Amino acid sequence: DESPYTMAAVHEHRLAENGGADLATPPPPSLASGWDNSIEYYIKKQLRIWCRIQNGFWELGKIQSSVKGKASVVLLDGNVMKVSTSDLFPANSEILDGVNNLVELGYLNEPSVLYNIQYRYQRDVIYTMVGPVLLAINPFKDVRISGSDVIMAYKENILDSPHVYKIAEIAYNDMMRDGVNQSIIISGESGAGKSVTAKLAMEYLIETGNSEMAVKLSQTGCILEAFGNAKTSRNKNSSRFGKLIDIHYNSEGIICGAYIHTLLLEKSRISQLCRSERSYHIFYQMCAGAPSDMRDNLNLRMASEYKFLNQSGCLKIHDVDDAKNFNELMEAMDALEISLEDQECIFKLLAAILWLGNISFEVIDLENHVHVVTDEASRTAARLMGCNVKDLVVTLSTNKNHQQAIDTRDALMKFVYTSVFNWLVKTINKSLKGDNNVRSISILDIYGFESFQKNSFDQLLINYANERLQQHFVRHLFKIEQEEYESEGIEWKKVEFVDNQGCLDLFEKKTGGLLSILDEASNTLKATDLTFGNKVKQQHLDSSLWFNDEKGCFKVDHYAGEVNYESMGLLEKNRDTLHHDIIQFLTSSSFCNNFLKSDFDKQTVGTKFKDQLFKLIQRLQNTNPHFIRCIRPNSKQLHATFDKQIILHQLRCSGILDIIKMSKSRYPTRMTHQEFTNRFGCLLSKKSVCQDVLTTSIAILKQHRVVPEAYQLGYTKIYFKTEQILVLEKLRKQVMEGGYKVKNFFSGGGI
Ligand code: AD9
Repeated sequence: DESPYTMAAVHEHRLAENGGADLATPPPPSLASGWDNSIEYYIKKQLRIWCRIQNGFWELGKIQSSVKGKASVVLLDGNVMKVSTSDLFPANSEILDGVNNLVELGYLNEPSVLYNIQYRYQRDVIYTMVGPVLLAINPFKDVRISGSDVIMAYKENILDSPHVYKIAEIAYNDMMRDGVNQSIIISGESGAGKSVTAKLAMEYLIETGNSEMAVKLSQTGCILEAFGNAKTSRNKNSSRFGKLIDIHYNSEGIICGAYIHTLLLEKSRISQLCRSERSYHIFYQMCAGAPSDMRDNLNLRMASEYKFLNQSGCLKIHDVDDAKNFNELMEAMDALEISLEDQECIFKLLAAILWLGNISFEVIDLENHVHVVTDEASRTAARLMGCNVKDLVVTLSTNKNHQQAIDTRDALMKFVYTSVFNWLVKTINKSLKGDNNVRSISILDIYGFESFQKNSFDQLLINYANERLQQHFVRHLFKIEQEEYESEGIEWKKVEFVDNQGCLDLFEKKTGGLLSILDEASNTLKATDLTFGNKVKQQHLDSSLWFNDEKGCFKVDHYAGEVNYESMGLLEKNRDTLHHDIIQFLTSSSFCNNFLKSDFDKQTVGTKFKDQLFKLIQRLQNTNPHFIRCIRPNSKQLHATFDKQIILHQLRCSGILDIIKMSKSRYPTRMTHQEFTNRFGCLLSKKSVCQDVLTTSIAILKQHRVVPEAYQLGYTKIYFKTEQILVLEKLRKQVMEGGYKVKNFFSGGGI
């Protein structure tokens, strides 16, 4: 139980103890990212340089000598290397080691950026600012910088270093000050730490907007995680749905309600598991933690006895206590006022899914027709679903061959599960509904980009969603801003960035886009996976998509890397039609109608997904965004393992490196000439007052000798570099307090 002061001390001084530069004032950064001086200068002064070594990485060293484009370099370990001078990059001086914001670095080359992040990471400082964006590197261990004490320290400004809490605080303050809705947008690959980061942001906001509603809201995470997360090969707690949580505030800044929007849950996980992966946590939690009366009621066994769970050879997750989590889940359900009756229904349906998976089929004729074996599995499944065993048997097997029977059974399991999930989200939202809502902060956490050995429909949609999100990021941080500079006519050297619009078009174009080709094929009876493949090939001969005939797969060049998708089964997954027999079976079953009532809509999954995604992005577009970029430090989920190649790849493709360049030359403070003269007119002597605001603006700047590098004058606005406005603000404060007299004090303007 450490006080905020101790925690603050631990965090702030962690860098300082290790010789970091957080507490030192860095010298003003050089604007150049190339060499400031000649190589001879570096030799003479023995300054640090980066030397590219064979595997494409860099090491620190000093140049001994250089002749005709070749240099001899002593590395830190004493080894001497002969390299081409084009493999040398200037390094920043030691005083800049570990700066809080990468923009403070003098040289912005890749080795310098990577070194700075690693320098911090090795000292358990996982957060770094990149201009306005927070970079969070997953530590895969407890770095002890969260919890109430740390939240307090941020609230009281004892702590100020980069942190998720800091971002949440800025969002909250911006909302209160400007009366504008805010969003915290978290992105990164699968396993990069988005959900943990989202949880921390929520934690801060819940403590800040303290209310009964906030306490309820804090319980939702545990339910959503149990039903919507699973172990994949990339992340032992991977979100298999996307979520945007709107936290609603009243005019006093107190949380008065919330709403959770979700993006399609991954369905295939209900019937098929890849090796070493698991289905949704809830199944294992229930099997491990259900009390004995529930076990008897549901005829519940250990997870290992269910085919659908044991097929992947993975039942347990290291360091995860499923039984304990089940108890927490039950408490959370109570806290959110989910009635005992409804809870009972949910668990009955979950157990029914497990037993459905154990149903076996027996071939009865030469045409491979089957019937359902009437055993414990089918009897229990029918009882739990509240139907007659005969009805279930007929639905699953009449006129069906073995594969068709299995497909029908799987479709039923998937339908029941997604219905339960959707019902839960709806019920939670009802419970979180409040009044007096005037403003909101939304937190976005969706499934991250993923590429497995086999990628199918789910990956296609997940990665498409990530492309959309990346475009939102790029648009906000590069496009909109640079367009404004251009239209305001200010001097601006355009910063190049990787725009993923092309890949997005590949998915979204009305004619010839992947989703529309898929829909077209899905709505054509005769179409097959093969004809779909051919159509894709025809349409995309010259794009960033390749089709491989032999394997029937296609490859998309995503912003985060290439992914190979199987085209087999895509049409069926996109149609996702529930067989007529099942609809009839479900509508006639008397039990749990509440859960299984559905409008059995006719839209394809792809179209539904695109609609949901558009709505989410649209909501975000009406907010003031705060971006957090999570980075996966290695592919093995290990702590203390900083895999430079993997990290650099993520920095490059996410645009982080371009953002540093952009932020360096940005003008973050901006106001119209009118606003500027209203605010700072008081700093002007009377004789300089003019009628038009532009001339008055110029007069203010001249009189106070604001250096030309600090600002730019646009047609309608004046732009300032980071913190340059502070000098004028300070003067203004002095004038207001009467401590500073401007000759011939000008009293006009709305001060
Ligand atoms: V996915 O797109 O849902 O597959 P995320 O959300 O990016 O993914 P997640 O937040 O689930 O990743 O993090 C993965 C794991 O990394 C967690 O289960 C933790 O074990 C670990 N992690 C992530 N962030 C932190 C942290 N700040 N401190 C400690 C962390 N461990």
